[in-house]
Amino acid sequence: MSSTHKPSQNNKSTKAGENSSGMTRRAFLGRSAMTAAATAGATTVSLAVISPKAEAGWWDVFEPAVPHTPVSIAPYYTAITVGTGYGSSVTALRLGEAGIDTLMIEMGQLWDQLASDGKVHCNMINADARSMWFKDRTEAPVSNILGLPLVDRNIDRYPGVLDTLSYDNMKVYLGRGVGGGSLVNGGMAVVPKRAFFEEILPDVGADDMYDRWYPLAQSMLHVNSVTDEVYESDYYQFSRMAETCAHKAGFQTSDVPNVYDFDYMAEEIAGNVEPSATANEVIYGNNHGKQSLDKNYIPQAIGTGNVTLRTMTRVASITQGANGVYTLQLETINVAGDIVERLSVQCRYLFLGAGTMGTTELLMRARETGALPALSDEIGQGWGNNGNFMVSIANPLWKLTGAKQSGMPVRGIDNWDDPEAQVFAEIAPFPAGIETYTSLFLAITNNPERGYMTYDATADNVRLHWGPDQSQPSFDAAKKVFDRYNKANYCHYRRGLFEGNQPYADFFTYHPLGGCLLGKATDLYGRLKGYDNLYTVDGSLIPGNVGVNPFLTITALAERNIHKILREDF
Ligand code: FAE
Repeated sequence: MSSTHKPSQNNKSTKAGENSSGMTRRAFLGRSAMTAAATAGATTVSLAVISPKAEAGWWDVFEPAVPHTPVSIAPYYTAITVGTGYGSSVTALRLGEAGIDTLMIEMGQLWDQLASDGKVHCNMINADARSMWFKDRTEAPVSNILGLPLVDRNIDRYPGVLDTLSYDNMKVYLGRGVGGGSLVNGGMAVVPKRAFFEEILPDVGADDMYDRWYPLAQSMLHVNSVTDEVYESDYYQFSRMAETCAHKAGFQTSDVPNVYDFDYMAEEIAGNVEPSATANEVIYGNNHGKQSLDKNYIPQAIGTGNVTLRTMTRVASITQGANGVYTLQLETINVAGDIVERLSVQCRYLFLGAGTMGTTELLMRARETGALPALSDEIGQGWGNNGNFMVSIANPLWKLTGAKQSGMPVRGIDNWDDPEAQVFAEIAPFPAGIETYTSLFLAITNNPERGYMTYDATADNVRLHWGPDQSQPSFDAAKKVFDRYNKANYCHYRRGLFEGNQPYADFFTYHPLGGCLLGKATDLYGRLKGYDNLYTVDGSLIPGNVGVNPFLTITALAERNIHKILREDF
């Protein structure tokens, strides 16, 4: 077992300044302010879909909430962060603490209002309008049952929480809303193996990262590990069974830390609180238990009194005036997605945290349209899918996964140290409500292939170029691991779950990385080459693959970079 995959276990205690839910006083005040700032627009609207929820009668008309009315903003801020994912949230908090007036701009909504079923988010089994960002149909990664497309369903268009961007040979999953990917992700918060970190980012001091910035990120995000009590419950039979099989095949497994509060999960299992992870909630948001960014960094940032949050507002373009001030053109949308306001805002310091795809698109548009022509040619290069590769395995009838499955993975097969098959395969749930005799794995492989992006002037967006064979290294490595796993356990590959009817999925990623690489398109702290006071703070800095799930590294790097920038650039 790798020590770097093992989290510190000491983060359960309540720290000074925190209340019993782990929220600091400043975060609590910020969270109240975050909600109060916009409640004037809080109401619900009928989308005339029948509620699938038990809380409402089947005859009730389901009404998702109308997004909060965006707050008014000033014409100028010292600093602006684009997006509200990990990179932006860290940056906004540290800017706010330093007394710098800062605006956060987010194209999605603040997810804190109850729909007519009494919930903020919908679950994966009964997905509704809240699930997807302006789509007519859900797009679950596991879309089929026995080869039939029975999982996805038609939905009304709405500014939902999960988005997909489709390119040739690759579909990218993203979170939309205040908190970005933290709203939809599986919460797995894993420190990469140090040797691999040093290989991919050799010029970023590993001592500093491992001694200071990763521990800070773990503490801020409330990373914890599954307790024995929870792991021994019915909800993790799927994981215990796969771990036993992995050991039988001679593999090591390791703990996968998470930001889901496992004490809360214990209470769910005991029936004392409203269930979330044990009630099929994850990719369309968790109503409880998960420490997403809207529970920690963002309310703390707003609690400084120096940070303003503008939602439902997309940054369309960026220019710079002769005085060095940046001007952002903004588009605010309504619940139907119509642009209801176009406005501009200026700043001296601009931090791009719109995620790998969003930041790269804004920068490529700026470079290619001549708005910021001195930006590096490196922008758009070095894109990777973090070697994401899903595998489905059919188990023999005597190896049961259980009908009850928690949505949060907590263990992985760690074969990273095998140079022939560098794979970290997380044991993923398949919560279908019945015994499926199926095990699912999200494998992170060491795929050295890289894609690139180009700007399409006619469509005014970017295209990702990822060839049909570029996932082959992932396939080869995963096959070595799972051939051995199957042979030792009377298992075989299960078709019929993924689009294309393969027993694996290499056509989508949850972990887009790169496009604006640290040390190439930027200096070693995210300062973009060619312009002063312009920074990248998100996953686009990371060169395509980090060997584990990426958000802890994005958070730690953002902490490291803003620490330096605040001392040297302001
Ligand atoms: P991100 O979180 O993507 O935030 C970017 C934000 O910017 C979003 O809120 C956008 O709506 C917003 N935005 C984009 N463009 C604009 C614009 N033009 N104007 C205004 N706002 C804009 O950025 N990672 C893990 O480490 N562990 C996991 O368990 C895990 N599971 C995942 C499961 C799913 C289903 C998905 C989709 C992702 C998962 N990830 C996981 C990936 C992780 O969430 C992702 O790497 C981070 O969220 C990326 O953080 P960034 O700060 O780069």
